[in-house]
Amino acid sequence: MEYDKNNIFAKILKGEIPCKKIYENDYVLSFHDVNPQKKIHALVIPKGQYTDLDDFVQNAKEKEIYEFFKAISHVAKMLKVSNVDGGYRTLSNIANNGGQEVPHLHFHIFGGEKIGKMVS
Ligand code: DGP
Repeated sequence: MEYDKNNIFAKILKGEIPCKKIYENDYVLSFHDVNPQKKIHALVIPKGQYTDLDDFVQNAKEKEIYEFFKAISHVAKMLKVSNVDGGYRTLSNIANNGGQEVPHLHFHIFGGEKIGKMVS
């Protein structure tokens, strides 16, 4: 799938749409989900233009991949939901069957309460 440069997260990265920022570095941006499904619901996105996890793993530099996954854990610690704070769930929806709505790679972080069933 070709990357859509006008998707909503691309606009957030360009500063055209505001977000409630949690963390940012040269490689990633993290912000609160606009429609939280749990007490804590954050998103982590790479700054590079990747549609989903498969695109990312195939095309990103190792440093981008390393920084992305490190950032997920870092944000969980920042939000006090890490493994020593009760824990959390992370997930990434991929393409149609995965239920992906925004075509820019993102991992969700859910926490702050029991997350429940793995899938519905
Ligand atoms: P997914 O189905 O994995 O593609 O989920 C996309 C998520 O993005 C969904 O939980 C809602 C969130 N979202 C959509 N538009 C915006 C937005 O403009 N701002 C923020 N903060 N989150 C958004």
